[in-house]
Amino acid sequence: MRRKLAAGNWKMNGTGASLSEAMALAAAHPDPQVDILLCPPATLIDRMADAVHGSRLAVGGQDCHAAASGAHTGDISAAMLADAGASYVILGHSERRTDHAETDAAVRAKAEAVLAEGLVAVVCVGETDAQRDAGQTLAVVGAQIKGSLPDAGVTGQSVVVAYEPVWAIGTGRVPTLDQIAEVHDFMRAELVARFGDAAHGIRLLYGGSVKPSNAAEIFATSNVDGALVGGASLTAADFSAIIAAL
Ligand code: G2H
Repeated sequence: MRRKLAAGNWKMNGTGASLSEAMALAAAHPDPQVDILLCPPATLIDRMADAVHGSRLAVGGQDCHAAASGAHTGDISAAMLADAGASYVILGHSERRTDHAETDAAVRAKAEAVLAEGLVAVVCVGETDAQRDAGQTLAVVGAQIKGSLPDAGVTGQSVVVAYEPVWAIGTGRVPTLDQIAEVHDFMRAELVARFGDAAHGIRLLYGGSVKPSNAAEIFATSNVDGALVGGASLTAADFSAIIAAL
């Protein structure tokens, strides 16, 4: 059985004052039946890890560099994230693919670095509005999975895949449950074809405008093992309600 995962992506939101939300979340879930992850901005990772130390809340990064160290001003390595207290790293989020022109090959190199460091890679994929309208959704998602995941080291413990249709991110628009199921079933089949039985253990998250009011029906959808949540992960109250629906 795959253990469900509720992952919060704070994006470029949060300062020290926001740590109270993480602490409240940890206190509200002392013995959760699901895995809970918060990915704050890099400036908060070590402080959040300290703040929730001893709880069941995991902390993660939102990106990393593929190199272990070196002359890369402004970048952070997977080893640095681990040193700060992270155990997961989101990679290839569509905002990074767009804002920083990240290619599948770049995401794959980062994922290799994350796996080498013993962290869990949360690799994001998803089609744009135009690609869906053109009937290219499965082709796009399949190509992203093929290009963004390493060949070696991919297991249910090391990798999570998040399906986030670009047109649903932060917009309030959510795909139908049939649309989510179609993509998640397809992703599972692609992963099993490539990685064999180990792929049955890979958690597949849905992301894009998940909120307390739609979480339960999304979580009941085929091959949905949790969610990657943006805006609704910023407060302990909203994220707790989503966790309760898992
Ligand atoms: C999609 C999601 C979190 P939101 O980007 O990764 O954000 O829930 O705000 O749409």
